[in-house]
Amino acid sequence: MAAIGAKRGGTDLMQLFYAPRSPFSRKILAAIVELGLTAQVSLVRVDPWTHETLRRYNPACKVPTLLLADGSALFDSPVIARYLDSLSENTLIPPGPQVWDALRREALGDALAEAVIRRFVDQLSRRDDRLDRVVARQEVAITAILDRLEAAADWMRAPTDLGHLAIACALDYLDGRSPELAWGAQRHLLAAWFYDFRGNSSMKIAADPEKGAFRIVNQSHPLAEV
Ligand SMILES: N[C@@H](CCC(=O)N[C@@H](CS)C(=O)NCC(=O)O)C(=O)O
Repeated sequence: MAAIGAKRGGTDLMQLFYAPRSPFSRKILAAIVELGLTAQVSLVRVDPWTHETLRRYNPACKVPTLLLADGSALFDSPVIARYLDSLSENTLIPPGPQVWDALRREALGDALAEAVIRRFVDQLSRRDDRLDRVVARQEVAITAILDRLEAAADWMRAPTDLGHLAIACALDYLDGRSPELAWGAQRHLLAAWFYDFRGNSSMKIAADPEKGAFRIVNQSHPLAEV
């Protein structure tokens, strides 16, 4: 495995296990495009809930998981993002003290996605099994994160970093999974930023990655090209 943090022009083919709707997968797909690494990563589309082969590489059996050319795997998405960033001449992690702003943004975006997923999954439970306080707690987190992003709007003007990708992918997921929350109605700055940002080519490719930019691997033989 290449030393993390060592910038180099990697040429080894990697495989990304991803799911199309997963906000964490989308963050990584958008990062790959922003970092100019699409030729070095091929895609394996999986359903993490049923694709047990994935567990061989990631015991938690979650997407995204990045399989490296030496057969080792990286997860979770923040780890994958840092590894990919170390391979590129571009960067999504600003140097100096601003790194903490970018990583805080990434953590906020990931926490938002996590809360939307947990709320959705718990709502699927049978009424008797459902823990309403779990759903309510996710809603409090979703509201607090959105309000924080709306109130401290300076970040919207910063150059694109991992945090912007995480936030945009989480908002996209929120839009699709929980339209009833109408998050944009009271948060005009955030909504305007998001509807503009999602027009970026990295976001568009991440939303439909099999359309051309990436090489696709047959999911029943994911190791065939390693
Ligand atoms: N913290 C992880 C979260 C990954 C995650 O939760 N992925 C979901 C899809 S969005 C998944 O694979 N779920 C399957 C499961 O929970 O078993 C990351 O950032 O990669």
